[in-house]
Amino acid sequence: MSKAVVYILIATAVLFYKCLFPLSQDEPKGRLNRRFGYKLLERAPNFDPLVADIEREVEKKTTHSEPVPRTSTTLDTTTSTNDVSGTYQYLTSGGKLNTTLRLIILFPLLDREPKDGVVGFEELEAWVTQRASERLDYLTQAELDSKDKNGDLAISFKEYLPQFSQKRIEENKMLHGEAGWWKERFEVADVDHNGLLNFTELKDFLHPEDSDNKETLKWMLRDRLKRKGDEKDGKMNFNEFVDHVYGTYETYMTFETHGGSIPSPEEEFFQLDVNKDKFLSPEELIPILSYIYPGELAYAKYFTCFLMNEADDNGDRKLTLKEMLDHESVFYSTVHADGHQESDDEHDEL
Ligand SMILES: [Ca+2]
Ligand SMILES: [Ca+2]
Ligand SMILES: [Ca+2]
Ligand SMILES: [Ca+2]
Repeated sequence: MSKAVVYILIATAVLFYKCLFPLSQDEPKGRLNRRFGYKLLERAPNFDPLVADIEREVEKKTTHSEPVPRTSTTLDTTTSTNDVSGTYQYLTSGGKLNTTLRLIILFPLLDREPKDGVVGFEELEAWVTQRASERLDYLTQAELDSKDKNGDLAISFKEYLPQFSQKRIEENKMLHGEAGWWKERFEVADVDHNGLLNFTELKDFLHPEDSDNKETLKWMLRDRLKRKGDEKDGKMNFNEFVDHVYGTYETYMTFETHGGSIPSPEEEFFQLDVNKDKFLSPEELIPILSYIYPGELAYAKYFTCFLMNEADDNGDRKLTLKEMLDHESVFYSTVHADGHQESDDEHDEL
């Protein structure tokens, strides 16, 4: 298993543990939740679409080659915020975003179903998921704009990977990152087989974890299983399932079912193993994919959990406007970066 996968699994398991037992820690819950949040925020979408817009503007203007680190983004009138329509009214005299005003304006947009003066978990999750979805669209559009040389609003393999010569493509080497590997990934995403990736196909190609395309999901799972090394056959046996997958799955399920009954490893393996050959193929693993390889949309749920833990002071799993305003820096971590950073020691503990 690659380091990155181990890391994601640990972060996932720990995060859900915190979600489940926010009040049962020896340490104050805020400190624990923030420690996780620090890692989580690298993947989490911006809570406020306006901040996302501003950061993109800053990024465009600052440099074309090096993206601005999200935690150091400043909202400064002299750089770019003038260009984001409507931003003026949300700036303080010091050029900082008035996050109090923003939260007051956003609150009724989050409080939708039911419109009862509080934001429940599902309402918060719907909002955050929408932000994640917008970010996927934005990233896909940016890639399309930068790679679509002939302006046909689609990407050919040559446009996306001009570095591969015809000779290398024909050699068709399949190791991770080689021409054949990319070609296969491209062809799986090219649902209508016209040799070009349109917007939707490109989104699947770039973000397979978030895809609805079953073939893309199967390709990704097959690829990841292969790369684990100890599973050269690309299938997962029961022991591997227990070692690599079940713990995360169990934590997530406990969260989803609010402490209801969860299948044992044996039961879950048996259920997933549709053809009963005692191995889980990539296709058989699709039902639990979001627990093994969470994409942006899966992370939106984790981020929701983090926000709720931070701001829900009375523990009723609903946020009042006051609770949100009392925790502005949680919702605006990139704006209030100074107040949200912790020592490296704490980060390393995760
Ligand atoms: Ca509500
Ligand atoms: Ca196509
Ligand atoms: Ca099977
Ligand atoms: Ca509350």
